[in-house]
Amino acid sequence: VGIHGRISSDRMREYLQLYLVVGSVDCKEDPVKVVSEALEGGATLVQFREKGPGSLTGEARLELAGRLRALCHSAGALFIVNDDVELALAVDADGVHIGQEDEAADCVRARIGERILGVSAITACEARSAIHQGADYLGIGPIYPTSSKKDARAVQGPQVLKTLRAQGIAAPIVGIGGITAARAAEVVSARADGVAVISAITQADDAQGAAATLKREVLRALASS
Ligand code: TZP
Ligand code: MG
Repeated sequence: VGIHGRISSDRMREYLQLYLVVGSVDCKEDPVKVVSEALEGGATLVQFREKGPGSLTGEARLELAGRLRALCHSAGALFIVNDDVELALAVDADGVHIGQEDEAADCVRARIGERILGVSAITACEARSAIHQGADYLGIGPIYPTSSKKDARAVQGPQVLKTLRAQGIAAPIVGIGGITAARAAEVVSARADGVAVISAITQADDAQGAAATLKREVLRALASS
C-alpha cells in the first residue's frame, strides 16, 4: 500500500474483515506473541493503540511498533497506528487511525500522503465529513458495551450500521466495541465490512483460536449477505 496511490475501497474492505486493535496494556502476555497468534488466526489488519496508564513511550514504543509492523507485513496484513502521525511515519506504517477528538482528518491526510486514513464516526454527518477529508474507511462504535475504552461514546447497537448505509454512506466500515465471535455475524449482517476487536483476542487464552473463530464468523456472514 502507499506507493500505488490511495487504496481502493474493495481492497480496504478485505483488510477490514478482522481488525485487531492492540496496545501492550491490553495484553495478558507479550504483545508480540498476541499479535503473531492473531495473524496466524487470520487477522487482516492490526492497529497499534499504545495508550493509557503503563503504556510504552519513547524508544520502547518505537521498537514495539517496528516489530509489529514487520510481523503484519510478513503475514500480508496491514499495520496502522492510532493517533500518532510521527510514529506512523517513523516506522513506515500503512496508515493512521484517528477519532473525532483528534487532529482534523484533512490535516492528517496532508501529513501522511497516500497512506491509509481511518476515522472513528457515529453519525452520517461525521461519516460524510471524514470521507470528504480523505478517510479511506470508517470505524463505527461502540456497537455493544465495552470495557476496553474508558471514554467510549454511547453504545449504538448494530442498527447504527444499517442506518448509516441507508443514509448513503457506502465507504468501507469496520464495527467496533464489545464484539465477540457470537456477535460478529450480526455486525456484518448489519452491513459492516468487518469487525474490530480488542478484548476478544487480547484477553483470550488462545489468541490464535479466538482470531480464527472470529474470522470464520465474519466470512460466513459476508458469504450470506
Ligand atoms: N473504540 C470504540 S470501542 C473501543 C474502541 C477502541 C474498544 C473496543 O474494545 P473491545 O474490547 O473489543 O470492546
Ligand atoms: Mg484518538
